[in-house]
Amino acid sequence: MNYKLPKEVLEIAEGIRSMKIRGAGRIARAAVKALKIAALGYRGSNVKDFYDYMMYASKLLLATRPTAVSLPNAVAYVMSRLSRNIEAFSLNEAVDSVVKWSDEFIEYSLKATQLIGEIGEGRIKSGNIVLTHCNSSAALSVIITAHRKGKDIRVYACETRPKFQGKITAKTLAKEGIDVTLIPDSAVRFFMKDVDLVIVGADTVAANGAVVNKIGTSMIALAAHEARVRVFVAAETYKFSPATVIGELVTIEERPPTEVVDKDFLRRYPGIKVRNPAFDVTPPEYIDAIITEKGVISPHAAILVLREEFAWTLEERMKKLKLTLNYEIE
Ligand code: RUB
Repeated sequence: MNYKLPKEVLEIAEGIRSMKIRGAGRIARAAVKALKIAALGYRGSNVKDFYDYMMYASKLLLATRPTAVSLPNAVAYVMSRLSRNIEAFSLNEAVDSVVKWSDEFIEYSLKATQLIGEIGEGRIKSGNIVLTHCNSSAALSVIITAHRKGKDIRVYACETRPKFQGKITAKTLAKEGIDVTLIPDSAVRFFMKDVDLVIVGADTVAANGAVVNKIGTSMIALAAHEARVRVFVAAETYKFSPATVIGELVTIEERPPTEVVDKDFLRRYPGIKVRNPAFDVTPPEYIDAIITEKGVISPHAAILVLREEFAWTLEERMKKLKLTLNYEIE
């Protein structure tokens, strides 16, 4: 069944799809905000119908971009709670609870980004040169916190083609009064000899500690590995993917070729194929540590974070796979 959703919900979904709203943390917060707006805009009178309507809104939001697990994790934060309580709820209780859980998630997410800054800044020393890629609020939180604590740092910000999110990073850092240099992505190895540490964000962390982040991250990690430069990933725990525990692969979004070349180029050279993957995977061997709001972990400890944070969903997923073994002796 198709439901009529408030205009603002459709605008948020379109904003995520078109990347007007971007970055894994922001996407997650925008999605739960959309769920809250949807709940407040419900015009029916039946609690079961309300649940179906909220599922409809959730599916619309989940279909916007496939890679950042923060999106399904944020939607699940609200919807799994709703699903567990729906039988006992009146309609008013259901609406109020969605509002409460959405606000709760947003508050947690903002606090987590701040905590990552406080925990991670200890890894930066005065005089260090830091390299970052794309535009990650979590990575920026680490860099900006170090600067605000009086550390004298310099930053190389990669342009991040084709969408140039590196320019947003450079502008934010310059506004903070941080010495920042914007460099083409292809110049990373050229500058790596000067760099003390790399800090990037994450869209998804897999159970084996592999990190999915903006395209180019794995190449930077490779160059850092070669130059023996440490690589840190700043990621909230809701960027860890429970689906990867049962072997699901992370879908890498491929965006339109028109983000790389203009329409005229495509028309004039129909024989040229243009590909535009938006993310890549950095293996855990190239990552020194992941900075979460709950502490700094080795990428190989990702499974422990998943077991702690997502025990409920892991159990459900295992049951579906019928992986529950019975050790009782008959
Ligand atoms: C953004 C990107 C960011 C992560 C982490 O990609 O790869 O590094 O999402 O960001 P896009 P944050 O611009 O395609 O969304 O730390 O802000 O969640």
